[in-house]
Amino acid sequence: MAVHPDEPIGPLTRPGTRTFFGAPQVDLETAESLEADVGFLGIPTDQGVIIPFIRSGAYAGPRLVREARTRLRETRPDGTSAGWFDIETERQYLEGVRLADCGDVLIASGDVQLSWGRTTAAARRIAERGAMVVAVGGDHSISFPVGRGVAEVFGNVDVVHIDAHADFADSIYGSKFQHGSQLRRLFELPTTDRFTALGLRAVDRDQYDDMKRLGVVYASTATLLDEGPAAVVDRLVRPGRDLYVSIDIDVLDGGLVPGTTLPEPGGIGFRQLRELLVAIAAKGRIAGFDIVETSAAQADVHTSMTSAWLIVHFLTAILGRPSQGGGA
Ligand SMILES: [Mn+2]
Repeated sequence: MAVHPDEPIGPLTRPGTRTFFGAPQVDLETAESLEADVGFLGIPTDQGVIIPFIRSGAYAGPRLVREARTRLRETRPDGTSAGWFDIETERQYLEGVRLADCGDVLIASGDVQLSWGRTTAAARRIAERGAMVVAVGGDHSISFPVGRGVAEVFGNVDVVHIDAHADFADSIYGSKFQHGSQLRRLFELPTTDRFTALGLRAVDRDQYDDMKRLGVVYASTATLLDEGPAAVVDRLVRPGRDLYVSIDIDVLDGGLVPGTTLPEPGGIGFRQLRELLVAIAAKGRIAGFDIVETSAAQADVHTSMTSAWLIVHFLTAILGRPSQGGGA
């Protein structure tokens, strides 16, 4: 049906470049201050993936998550988020929260020290300006430089690692900065206190032995399913601490995230991961978190939507701010 020429037809266009959840863009280089509660940082790299054994493509993660559509997507004229309506609780969440898209780290392919230096500096800058760092990978190797930058501002933090894999190798084929050794590097930082890994199910024996020897606290996928996510968090994560949380989406059942780098069968469901994140958010102050391994290796909309929704649900658990019931 044709639109009547005199009828208002609403806005004609939208900006062409999408940001995370419609957040205003901030240039970390030039902005004097960061008036935000949350600073999103894209880290478009898969330089931590062993080639030729593992499929690459996680460089596209930030773009895929920006393009994913969730209910959290609008910014109000004053620059704050319009929030999202959750019919299950009949509440509007995250309304009025100040989100900022700080852009993507400039990755220097082939120069991992420079790339990680930039990543740490960007994360540190967001944290020291008072916003919570939300880093979107990229492969999982980003957790080391991001966690390092956050800890440089917060001081000692407890690290909670959610993943099907331990990523606790001292080195992989001689390299210390892979997406399977980054948690070992994070563990070694003097700023890292208690280190807890949740959801493990695909772990080599040598990494298991090292975790036991070095005092890593962990729960397997089976333990999460048997005890329940909230009970496991209650038992293993210390209360009242500053927490850095690293979320590899492959902790979910492989069928739920076919687009991740290494989908593993037998994982937890989306609701169980939500329950886990809610329990973690209630335990202490979240200094920052990353979500990684959203990949273009096998293009699908579902995986990136899953990553984007996990960010929304974790932010909701951390910042909450339910406003009045009823749809706004
Ligand atoms: Mn993993």
